[in-house]
Amino acid sequence: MPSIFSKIISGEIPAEIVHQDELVTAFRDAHPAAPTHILIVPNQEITGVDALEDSQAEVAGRMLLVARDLARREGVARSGYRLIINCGPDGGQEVMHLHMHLIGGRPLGPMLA
Ligand code: IU
Repeated sequence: MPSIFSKIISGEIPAEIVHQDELVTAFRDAHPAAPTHILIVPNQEITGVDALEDSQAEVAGRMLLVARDLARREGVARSGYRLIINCGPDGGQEVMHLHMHLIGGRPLGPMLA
């Protein structure tokens, strides 16, 4: 059963895709927490950080580099932004397909909740 994000990546479910390459896809979050809120997701269905294999270092690195490029393109690189990966139930992960949040466009304040 494909994850909801796999269905977005394949185009089965609509989303505003802002980047796609052979390793990762990025699309705007359906419930944005800030003016910029993008999810960066591996095309391959990896459930979360704990499921990442050492052999998947390239996809893990690509997520970060795509986040950097999107932050520049969104115009938030200078003002600053936040990258978040929620890991598992206590980490607040709701969708069990690894994803990095790129959030910016307003001051976010300290983040220890
Ligand atoms: P989390 O880290 O698993 O808690 O984040 C899941 C995010 O996925 C959350 O911000 C949702 O708004 C977002 N999302 C989405 O953009 N589109 C969807 O169809 C679903 C969740 I389901």
